[in-house]
Amino acid sequence: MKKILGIILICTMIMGLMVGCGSTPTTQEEPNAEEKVVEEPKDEKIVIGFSQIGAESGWRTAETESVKKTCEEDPMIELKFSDAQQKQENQIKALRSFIAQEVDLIALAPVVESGWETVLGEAKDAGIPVILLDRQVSVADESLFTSFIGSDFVLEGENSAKYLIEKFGADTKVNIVELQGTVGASVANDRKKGFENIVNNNDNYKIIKSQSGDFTRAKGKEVMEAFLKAEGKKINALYAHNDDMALGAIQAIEEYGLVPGEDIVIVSIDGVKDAFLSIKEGKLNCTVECNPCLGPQLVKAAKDLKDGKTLPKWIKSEEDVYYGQKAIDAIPSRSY
Ligand code: GYE
Repeated sequence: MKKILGIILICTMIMGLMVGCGSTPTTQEEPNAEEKVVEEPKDEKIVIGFSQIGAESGWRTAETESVKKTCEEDPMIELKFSDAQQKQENQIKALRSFIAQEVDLIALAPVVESGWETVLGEAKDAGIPVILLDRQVSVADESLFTSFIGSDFVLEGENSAKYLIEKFGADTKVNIVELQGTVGASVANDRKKGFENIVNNNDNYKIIKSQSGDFTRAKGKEVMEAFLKAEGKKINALYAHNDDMALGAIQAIEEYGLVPGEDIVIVSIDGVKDAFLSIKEGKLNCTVECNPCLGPQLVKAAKDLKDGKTLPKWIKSEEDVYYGQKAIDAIPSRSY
């Protein structure tokens, strides 16, 4: 009996020693709770924060519609939209909100070209790429934005001037009044520069008055009234940086008692539907197209960035110049 008890005791002691050395428990440690492997869902949406200037013109509302429609129709995209009511401070607030929400991409239509370094620096520090839509920013460090999707505004200004020279002839003396776009906006600066590139090479062509109409019909009418009061029948031509200001000016010309499109030849930029209809009525002479339908290009750029592709610094819109029968024939196919 004693022998059996001794053997049991020795076995017990040996087992105790085994357990005491290793830290390994006698039974397999319960596996940790299921390691939660967070996998990026393959179909995660791309979140775009879009800071839009406002709704100052038919062109602007067409651009907004293009971006919203393209994003709504794409299951891969989620759009956060902000309307700045024409104020830069509202755009800066919107960008800071997008950064706080950690969007994947910021789209910015900058109302003016200066004053963006700080907030674009904040977006860069947050690792959020910025794509500029339809207007540019003037920054020393161009790495603050990834790409600009928009038109060649200098070319649009040059084409406007070339139309007038084609219409009047290089040897005719032509007094021009100019309705500029929003003060400080890159598009206004470039359209002015392009126009002057051409007319400043011909002494017969003189810009006798130039003032901002802020891209709106109401302001365009108001400034044209002042031009007519000051210069009256001396005015041979109007160059408007967008169709909305030209359409406002046409009202002022009619109320003054002159015939728009005949007494004063009018060229403007954008190519909105109302401009084509005004050409058909013979009141506007020419519209230089500036494509606002940038939604598809923005969404493609967002997907390319997600796929790790490098974007060109400038994604240019292709555009045309419309007047006479060509403009009338194009009306049924116009999308904005
Ligand atoms: O010409 C005008 C709008 O930035 C290109 O802004 C855009 C301009 C466009 O208000 O109608």
